[in-house]
Amino acid sequence: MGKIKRFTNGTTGGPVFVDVDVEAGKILRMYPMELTEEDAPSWEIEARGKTFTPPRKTTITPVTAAWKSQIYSPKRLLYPMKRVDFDPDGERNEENRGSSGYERISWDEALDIVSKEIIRIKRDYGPGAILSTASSHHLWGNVGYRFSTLFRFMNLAGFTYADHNPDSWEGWHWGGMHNWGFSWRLGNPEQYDLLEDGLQNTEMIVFWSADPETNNGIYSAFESTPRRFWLKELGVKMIFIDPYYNHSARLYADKWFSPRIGTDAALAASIAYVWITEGLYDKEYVATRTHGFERWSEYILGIEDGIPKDPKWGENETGIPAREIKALARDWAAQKTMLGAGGLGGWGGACRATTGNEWARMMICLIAMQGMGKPGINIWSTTQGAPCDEGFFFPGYAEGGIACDTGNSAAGYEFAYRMFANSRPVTNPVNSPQGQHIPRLRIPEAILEGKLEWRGKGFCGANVEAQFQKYEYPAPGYSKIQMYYRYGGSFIGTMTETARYAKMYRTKNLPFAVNQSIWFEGEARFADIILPACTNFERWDISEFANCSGYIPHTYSQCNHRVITLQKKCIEPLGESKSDYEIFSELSKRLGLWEMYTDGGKTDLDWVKQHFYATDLPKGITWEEFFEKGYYIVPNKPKTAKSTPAMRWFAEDREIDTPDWGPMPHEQVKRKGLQTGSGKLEFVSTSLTRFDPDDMERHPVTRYIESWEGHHSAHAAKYPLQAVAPHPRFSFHTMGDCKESHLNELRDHRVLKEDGYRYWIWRLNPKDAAARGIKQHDLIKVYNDRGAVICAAQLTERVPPGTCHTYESCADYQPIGEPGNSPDRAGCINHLNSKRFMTKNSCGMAANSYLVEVEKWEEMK
Ligand SMILES: Nc1nc2c(c(=O)[nH]1)N[C@H]1C(S)=C(S)[C@@H](COP(=O)(O)OP(=O)(O)OC[C@H]3O[C@@H](n4cnc5c(=O)[nH]c(N)nc54)[C@H](O)[C@@H]3O)O[C@H]1N2
Ligand SMILES: Nc1nc2c(c(=O)[nH]1)N[C@H]1C(S)=C(S)[C@@H](COP(=O)(O)OP(=O)(O)OC[C@H]3O[C@@H](n4cnc5c(=O)[nH]c(N)nc54)[C@H](O)[C@@H]3O)O[C@H]1N2
Ligand SMILES: [Mo]
Repeated sequence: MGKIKRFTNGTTGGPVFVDVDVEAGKILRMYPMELTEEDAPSWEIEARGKTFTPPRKTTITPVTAAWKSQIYSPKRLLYPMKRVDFDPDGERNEENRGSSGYERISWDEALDIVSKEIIRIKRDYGPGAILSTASSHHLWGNVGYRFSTLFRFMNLAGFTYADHNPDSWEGWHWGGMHNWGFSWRLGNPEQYDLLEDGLQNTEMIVFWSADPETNNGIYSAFESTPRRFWLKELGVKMIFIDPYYNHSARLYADKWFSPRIGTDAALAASIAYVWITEGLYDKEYVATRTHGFERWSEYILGIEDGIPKDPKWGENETGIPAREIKALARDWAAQKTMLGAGGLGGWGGACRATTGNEWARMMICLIAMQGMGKPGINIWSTTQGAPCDEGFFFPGYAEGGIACDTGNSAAGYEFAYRMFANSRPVTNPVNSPQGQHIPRLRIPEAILEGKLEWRGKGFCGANVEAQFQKYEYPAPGYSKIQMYYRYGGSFIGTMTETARYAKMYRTKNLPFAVNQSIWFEGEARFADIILPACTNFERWDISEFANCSGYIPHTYSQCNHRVITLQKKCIEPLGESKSDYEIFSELSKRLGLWEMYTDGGKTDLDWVKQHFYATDLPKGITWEEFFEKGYYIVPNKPKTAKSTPAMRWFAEDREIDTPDWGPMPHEQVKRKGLQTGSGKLEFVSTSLTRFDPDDMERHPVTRYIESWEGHHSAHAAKYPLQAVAPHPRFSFHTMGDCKESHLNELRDHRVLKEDGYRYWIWRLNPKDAAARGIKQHDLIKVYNDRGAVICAAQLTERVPPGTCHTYESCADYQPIGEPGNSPDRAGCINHLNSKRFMTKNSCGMAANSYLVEVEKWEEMK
């Protein structure tokens, strides 16, 4: 073994130290960071006679622990490739995509083909005929991020962006935003200083569709685990409401409720019924801090429709006994209770379901009735709100990086101004709200049918009204798509009714498809040209632990320390792979855009340095020290600084005193109040009343709406099992899955069968299994009218009879016959959910639950 040097880097599951054998150019291991005496001290919280302080090290997730195996994966794309029967100057054989094989070509050949196609299409059809999009997540690093490197290139070249739906937020975005605003947080509430508030004041936490031990909020590894143990130590009761007995429930639950899928809003309505009829709510708060309570009570009490939403009614809908609903309601109202609605204080698979917007709205109504913002009472899942200094500026990955496309990042304004004081950012009219757009959930229809209409441009963070704006494809004057430049390849595992995405590639309507990916999996298998990218361990970058600001301000408050890392290039790119930045630089050369793209020849390290100087880092550390040491711990606010718990200002009817970004001054009166029409928490939404008071799928009066894919649905007789499919425990969406990574060894991730395949796991109750003759680890076909997936059965009482559980985000796609028209045995269970938008007037996904039938699958010979 040669000389070993310790590098620093970052991942979606925590920052790491990386030991590299520098002579061999090989990564040996990576592990969490241990902080030293020289690093800034950790916070301390005094609560109920105790002092709490976090461990002085970072944590990592399973996907990070398995990173090395992904870097050296046999599935890595090491050379540019061309589909064997694709000839740009002759037969393109589009219908063979996904079936024909690939041949290795040189970088010159690959880049020449791609750049010639870009030039041809721009000339003949205009830049809007080039469609591009990345997936939601990216390997870690602000400079290499999709908002940065990809957007800088695409904005220069010109393109139509396939807008992302607000996947993580759906119900909060399309529903919750109408009850309390928070558009700049995409419908989720602020979370400042809630850890201290929780430790000092909270007596009970209701985790409703939340599993922080699995999801870790987001990107923050196991930073919040000690907090939950402290809360338990202080005697805080923990209740879990989840169809699945999730992993946090397994560790902490005092009581678990498993409502029938799609009926959470009914459970909430009956809790409200108990509170109203027994007078168990904060009457003064409701009278002064909320809007529409009386009208809403008419709905809850049945004055509106003759159906009182009493616990008996609740039992019929949810399957939870009426006496348990009553007990929960009374216990909740009797104590200072935090509502952990989703894993980040907001989110939760329930918000990505057919009734997601009403669930989120109901959560807001419940916490409004109990006095949100008063000590110990809030929406909080224990994952955000640790003490930190929000005054120290370091941007998140969604603030634009080297593109500084202010239109497509929620916070580019602050960073772009600092980053580009002496050089130019790039924006592109096609990718502006007036340009051409396609929701990524409708890419197949755009290609196959060529015509679309919908409301809302994906993320509508700018204001509430943006949701109502109508869009059409093709936009007036624009051409239809001629080329799809796909960056990453996960959609068959992660979007909805995903056989559509395979079918879409196999048509002449799409003359050219490029895929820029790291691994040969998923959609890469459908491209004409494949461009191999490298991982962030093979290039330079800079980032902060769990900071996705641009989407959500100050998310680093999930972590116990603010850790900013220089992501050092640890090894040379494997094979002939190149960094995404280098690939785009090379393409820019051929398009005559190199000067502009690279800003006169900057390397990725030059950009990292420019980024460093655009932040507050120079106030704490010099570039030279940072370059050597590789990380910086941001000191906390002085101990004497007053804490400003989220929404306390609102509860006390004061001016906002938290570091939050919004609401914009014109949406508030004298910096008091929320973004809603009334400035208050709304049971009846003023914005929905203004927009479409008769929309029964998203009515102004918050209510329970029967699921369009639930026990009341017509097809429930044919497909009697209700499945819940939330985020995978071990992988981070497709990251970490397949690739022959070490995660595959985990028996709760995939099951190895005799045929050498590792199958995706489908969990079902032993009773449902017995009724179908299914035994542990049998291969089963899970199916409905939308498709079929072959999985390995896991029999478990963590789901009640009638309910099944699996995870989403299989990385690969392995149809056993014709792609798009045959069962998949890789595990793309999103074949089975519906492409229908959550409601007719929104463009959100209801990906998380669906109806299926299951039968034993005879192993293929
Ligand atoms: N059933 C169900 N479905 C869901 C959800 C659910 O709750 N239930 N949740 C939804 C949510 S919240 C989300 S966020 C989405 C996530 O769904 P996706 O965003 O589709 O999934 P990711 O795994 O994040 O996809 C990342 C892709 O980008 C590629 N990639 C990553 N880094 C790089 C890079 O540096 N360079 C290049 N060239 N490529 C890179 C990866 O290889 C991968 O193909 O899934 C949604 N789907
Ligand atoms: N390990 C890991 N962590 C992740 C991710 C990952 O892929 N893997 N993804 C990250 C991303 S992009 C996001 S957006 C967040 C998401 O974070 P969350 O949205 O909080 O996580 P989910 O796993 O979708 O859902 C949490 C729990 O809700 C339950 N649930 C689902 N549907 C319902 C329902 O209808 N009612 C009730 N009561 N409960 C329900 C699920 O069983 C699950 O246990 O997680 C992040 N963290
Ligand atoms: Mo997400």
